[in-house]
Amino acid sequence: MSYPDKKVLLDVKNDFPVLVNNPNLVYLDSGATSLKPKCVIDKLDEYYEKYGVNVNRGVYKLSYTATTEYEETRTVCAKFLNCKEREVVFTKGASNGLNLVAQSYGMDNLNEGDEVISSELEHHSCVLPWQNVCKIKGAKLKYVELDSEGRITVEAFKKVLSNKTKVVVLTHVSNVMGYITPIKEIIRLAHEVGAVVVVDAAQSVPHMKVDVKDLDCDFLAFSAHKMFGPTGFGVLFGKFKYLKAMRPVEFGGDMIDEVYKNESTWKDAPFKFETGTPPIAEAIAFKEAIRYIESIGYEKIQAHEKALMEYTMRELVKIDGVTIYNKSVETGIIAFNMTGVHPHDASTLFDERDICLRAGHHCAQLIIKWLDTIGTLRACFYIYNDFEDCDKFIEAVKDSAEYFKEW
Ligand code: 7TS
Repeated sequence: MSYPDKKVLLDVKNDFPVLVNNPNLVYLDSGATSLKPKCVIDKLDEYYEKYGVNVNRGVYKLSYTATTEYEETRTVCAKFLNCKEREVVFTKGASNGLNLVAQSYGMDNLNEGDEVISSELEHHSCVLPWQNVCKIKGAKLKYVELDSEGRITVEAFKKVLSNKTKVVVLTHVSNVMGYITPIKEIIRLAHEVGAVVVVDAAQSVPHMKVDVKDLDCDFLAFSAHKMFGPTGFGVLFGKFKYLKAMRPVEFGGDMIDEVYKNESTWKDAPFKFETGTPPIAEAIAFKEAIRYIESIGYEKIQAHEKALMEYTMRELVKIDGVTIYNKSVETGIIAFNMTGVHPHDASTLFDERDICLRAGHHCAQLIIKWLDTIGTLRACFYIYNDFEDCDKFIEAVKDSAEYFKEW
């Protein structure tokens, strides 16, 4: 097979020990979690081997080193997102950040009759926290009507937006379909009626430049582990005026100012939201993931993913017995099924060839129901995939289609 435009491709497989240790592996499940480059793993080791003590507590030199390394990540994140350091809340991941906003901002600002807008394209961690708050507060959860291909459009958003809208909570990039939400225009319109906008950026930050000032979003959450960083760590951006006014939702060590018998006072944001011993090594190593992305640049990352996606899609549409749900190439995700075959059955055939894909509802049952199916197969391309991976994947799809024809 001839490879188009090979020049645009990055050659980074050797940066990833999992790929070095498993040379036949075709890893197409980066939407679930990305593999980690050596520089991130080395930084985790550095923490444990050179200064592995707690942060924000000790008054000895090692504690100072750990705290400096830990807070440096906040500085790197702030620059990366184009916001202030005090607007960067360290979390356990996207789910944790999205829940924090609902539990704190949502519980204190929603009232009976208010409306929250979301969509059927959401990951459960984006919409369920608001389903819960709406129920408790008597607010109404409204859904943007998706277009015929399952996208969120500005036109459809305008139809549900009203003066009753208090919160808009939407995904930036869908983890099932790979669609990019026209979030900047949606934010502008939401602000016209005084609503705040919460962006689920779990699938966007790994693949595209996200500038929170340019977007003008009020909150934005993502996980480190989907963008080469460690598991158990993430970031919630919040405009300081909101973070300052919000109540903490978890209480304990480190987040307090003064504690009395019947009441207590808190540190300023973002620290009042960060209680207990944090995932220190993970926080420290996350800045290396950001530096790794910046050393490559989003332009090259996107060109690489686009080349692989276009190449794969061109072949995939020719195969009989394959249903593709997202025909356009917007990000590195292909949502498909072997027609008439349960995705879990199909994925075991891929696994026999060391091809890792995700099968099922992808924690996004509303879009799976909207697609009127029981689940999908999902292939996600990232910077460590190459044209050989595409070929192995295409061959496996072809062979599976043949195999299932006999069923
Ligand atoms: N939002 C989106 C759009 C996601 O894709 C995910 C995880 C989350 C939120 C939650 O992130 P977490 O790090 O807190 O779990 N998505 C997936 C996925 O598509 N396959 O496995 C996890």
